[in-house]
Amino acid sequence: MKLTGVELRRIALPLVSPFRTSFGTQTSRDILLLRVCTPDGEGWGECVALTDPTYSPEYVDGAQHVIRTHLLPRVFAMQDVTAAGIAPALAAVKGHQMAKAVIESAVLDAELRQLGDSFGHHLGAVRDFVDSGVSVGIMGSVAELLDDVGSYLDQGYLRIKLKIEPGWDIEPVRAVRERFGDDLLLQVDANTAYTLRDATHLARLDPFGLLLIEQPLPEHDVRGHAELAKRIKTPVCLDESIESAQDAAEAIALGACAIVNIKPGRVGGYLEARRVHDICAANDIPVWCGGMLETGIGRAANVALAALPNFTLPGDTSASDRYYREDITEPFVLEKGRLRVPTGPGIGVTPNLDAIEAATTSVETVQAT
Ligand code: OSB
Ligand code: MG
Repeated sequence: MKLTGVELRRIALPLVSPFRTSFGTQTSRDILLLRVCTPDGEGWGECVALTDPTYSPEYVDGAQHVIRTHLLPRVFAMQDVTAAGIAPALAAVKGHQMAKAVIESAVLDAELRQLGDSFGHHLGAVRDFVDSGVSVGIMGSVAELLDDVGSYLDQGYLRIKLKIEPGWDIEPVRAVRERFGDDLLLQVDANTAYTLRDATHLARLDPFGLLLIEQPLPEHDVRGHAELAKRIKTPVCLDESIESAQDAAEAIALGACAIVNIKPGRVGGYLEARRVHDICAANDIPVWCGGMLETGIGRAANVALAALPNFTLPGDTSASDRYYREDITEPFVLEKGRLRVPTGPGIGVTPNLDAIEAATTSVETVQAT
């Protein structure tokens, strides 16, 4: 393919309710959308970088800067632009996985739309529907938490993930377990809020039969996770620590994780995400699809990825209305606790240009030189 230009569009979308994690509270999303234009059509991608560099070092203004200044010139210099060629062409730039991922995703969308092929088929999906879990933020009180969890279960969500931090861990987990019973699929996510010195405290979660504890320790403390895994019964799952398939291989070899949360943005794109999936599968490590509060554009591709065979646990692939009053594509809706995998060309959903225009805060166009 030949790229004629790329549009970097920022949209602001309020969340239906504040989402509090151990690293901060999100009340709205400031999202960078990328539209790549070719003589034969376009492709869309959603950058998952948040406003502040508090989940990972990337942040949306920084992502837009590195895309404009360092990444797109390398893409425009490619003889033939293909999704598979993007990562090699950008390899000289260190890090910036979320910025690289959105370029590869938009190019893959354009490429597959031209071929009439879907993300799911291209990536190797084996399911028509994926099980949906929901990530529940830290609340002001256990009573509020029980209300929220109850309403998500009424909607049909098949798994609950509770965000935890020191001071909001054992009691909320105990309360949810007691109220909703032992059959509820329940897990927790600490977003790096603990240290290995908290091992004895975290072992107090053992009696609650959690599916997993996600990223209890800082992202670079892979050995700490291996040590923690020996001291607690809850299986350890990594999110922030895994930025590539190689990271996954090393964490698994060290015994630092029994399960991996795969977020395509965090690992540099859907093609690397598939490699993480494959390495985990080869090591009998189950995976599930994480989320970054995506709109329908990012969600469509995530749902396609989550249909691969080793995604055996429900993901943070929730319905559109868990995040936004109005999505910018046709909304994803729960069907018996599951989301349908799009089958149309590319990401398989249509960006709603009126809704996007209404949410737009800035537009920058970068032309091929
Ligand atoms: O750690 O998984 C996380 C949201 C933003 C940043 C990090 C995380 C999350 C979530 C929500 O847990 C996932 C979602 O529903 O999109
Ligand atoms: Mg997480």
